[in-house]
Amino acid sequence: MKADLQRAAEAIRQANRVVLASHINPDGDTIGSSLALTHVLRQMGKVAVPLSHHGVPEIYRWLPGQEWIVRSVEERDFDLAIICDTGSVERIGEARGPVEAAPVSLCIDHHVTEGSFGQIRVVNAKAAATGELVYALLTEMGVTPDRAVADCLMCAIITDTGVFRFPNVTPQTLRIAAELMECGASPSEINEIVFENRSLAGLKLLGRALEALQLSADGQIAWSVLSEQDFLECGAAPEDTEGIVNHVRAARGVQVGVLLHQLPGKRVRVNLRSRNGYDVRRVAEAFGGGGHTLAAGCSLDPPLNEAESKVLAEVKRWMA
Ligand SMILES: [Mn+2]
Repeated sequence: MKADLQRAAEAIRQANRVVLASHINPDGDTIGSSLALTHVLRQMGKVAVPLSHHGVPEIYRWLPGQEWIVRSVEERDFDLAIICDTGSVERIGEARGPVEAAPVSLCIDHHVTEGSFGQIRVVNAKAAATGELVYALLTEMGVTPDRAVADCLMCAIITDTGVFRFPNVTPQTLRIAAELMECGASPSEINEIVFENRSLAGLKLLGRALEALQLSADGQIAWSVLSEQDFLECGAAPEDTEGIVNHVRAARGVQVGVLLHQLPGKRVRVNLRSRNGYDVRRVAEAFGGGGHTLAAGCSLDPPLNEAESKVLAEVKRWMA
């Protein structure tokens, strides 16, 4: 890990023009990590262009520097590409062109099984968020985060740990968070903006999901399904599904929570959450998806009801 951090720091020192890529369906970790590095690179006098195929979800539009993020670029003359929070170029969409054209590539990620992109790989599955690894890299570079960088990294860590509640939190997570607080970041403010700031449509959608909640006969699996009709009637957007699956899993005695939803013309999206070590990543992988042991996702072809029975059969198979 130390050697990888040194190589990454050296690659950044050598680079002049850097392209940074976030993964599709971006979350706070991929956006926050990429933006934190963009701030630092620009402070070092380098050109740094952050790309996000799906743009910036509304709940992250307060992040300092988010207005720099573009969906794609024509340029193919970057000398370093950095991809954050995924190791798979299939998951960076339009950013793939400039990223693959760069002669040097760096991957910073905490997913174990998600691709092997990058000549230099700062990858550690024990990190709760990619933001922790970016913090380690900045430490290696001798950079103290300013307020903007601290906000971006705190956002990354907060979103991937459910505000320090998930079992991926380690003493190191909290040490880094403490240091980011000393650099000016406020976890409570970020929590307010990201998690206590749902749209009315999003809350109605949550209501629908809870109303439609089903339990398996043994009470160990809870699931809910949101149809195109639900989104339409609530006036909800795809990002309004954020966090709903955690409520599904929160049911007493439930080990695995599943949320399936479908938007017009799109594939069925499946979010999986578990506790007590039930490995839902295996379930997601069975359908070409991925993620972590306790939080994973995948997509299936419609119709919704067929996707529902396929996913539930797979969950039951893995739990048996
Ligand atoms: Mn992450």
